[in-house]
Amino acid sequence: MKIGIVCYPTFGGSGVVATELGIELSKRGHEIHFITYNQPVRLELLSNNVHYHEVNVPEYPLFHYQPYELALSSKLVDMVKLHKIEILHVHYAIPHAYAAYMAKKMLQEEGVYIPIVTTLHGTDITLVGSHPFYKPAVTFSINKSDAVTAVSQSLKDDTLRLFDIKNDINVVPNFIDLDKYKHNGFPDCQRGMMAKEDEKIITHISNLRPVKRVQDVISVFNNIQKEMPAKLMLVGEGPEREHIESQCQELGILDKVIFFGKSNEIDKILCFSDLFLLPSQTESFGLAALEAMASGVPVISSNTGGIPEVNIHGVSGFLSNVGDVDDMTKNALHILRDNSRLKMFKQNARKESLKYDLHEIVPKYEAIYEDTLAKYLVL
Ligand code: GMT
Repeated sequence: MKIGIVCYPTFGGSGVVATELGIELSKRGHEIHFITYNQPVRLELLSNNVHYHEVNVPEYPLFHYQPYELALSSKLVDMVKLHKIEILHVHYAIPHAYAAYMAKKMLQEEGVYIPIVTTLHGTDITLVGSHPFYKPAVTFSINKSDAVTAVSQSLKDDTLRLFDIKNDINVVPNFIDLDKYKHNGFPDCQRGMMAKEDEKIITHISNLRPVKRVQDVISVFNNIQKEMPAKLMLVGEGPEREHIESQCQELGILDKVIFFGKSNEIDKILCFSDLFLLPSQTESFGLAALEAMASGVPVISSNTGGIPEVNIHGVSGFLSNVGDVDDMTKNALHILRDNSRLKMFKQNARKESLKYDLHEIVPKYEAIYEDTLAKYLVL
């Protein structure tokens, strides 16, 4: 199939999922066209099966806001015609599903028919999409998609609760390339560069937005390091960074926290981690938790959204209510204090992650494309 993929090209989970999906689909023989405003960060290699088409939005003094969705729709029209793309898969409803629908309508005028698959990722539904400013357009574009997927049962439930949806929603969870995250198997895992032998390594990875509650990460870590030698590795950049640095300074733990910034080497960082913290306010799935688990790192998380579908309480880690720092600390110490228990949780985490093998999940998307195309051809 010739598949057009629209996504945010940044370090966020939806962009990562879209990129990894495109790469795997190309390995399975499909021709993939990424259409977005920058080359996706995890897209290192372009080949004769993987193409990238940049959406340009030239500045014009009249525009207070640059009309990105208009430029995207136009680019989609051009690329579909030029490369004979058969299906468009858009990740994150805002504004991608809306722009794709506009492109579809423009193409129809010229006798070109193309179905749209929309994948809902999280805040496009829970935080941003359900805001009255966007809700009518998001409802409309979900209902006008030819197929809709959500990354967890919880996100599907939220979508049906918050919007008036007439379409079916398929749950297709996030997935992972298990070979990339081999449990304790990373050949150059240089733990010694990060921490002393007796120090436990705690990790958090996110785009440091308020929804991630990074202040809770710091509080839990602060409690842990009072009980045992420990280091915190913070990976990612975002609006909370300054806040967090001040919090660490006030607590006097700045020397125990390593700020990595944005990184393309998540697998290397996770290979020497003992525990992963994800105390999010809301989280549709928690791809970062899955990446940690695939590396054999147990997860201490909140019990919000789709996280309980991924992090199994008492097995791969523990769940607590949002903001319950004391409970998270208690659970973290329970795992970290006993080396044989830590080992067991590490093994369990890796085992749970096997459910999300990309070789199992990517074919689900392929089946949806085939189904959608077949239905579309009948119409
Ligand atoms: O909704 C967002 O925060 C954006 C999105 C992203 O691009 O990072 O993240 C969501 O999509 C991921 C991939 O499907 C999920 O694993 C994340 O849980 C989800 N984030 C939230 O729901 C906060």
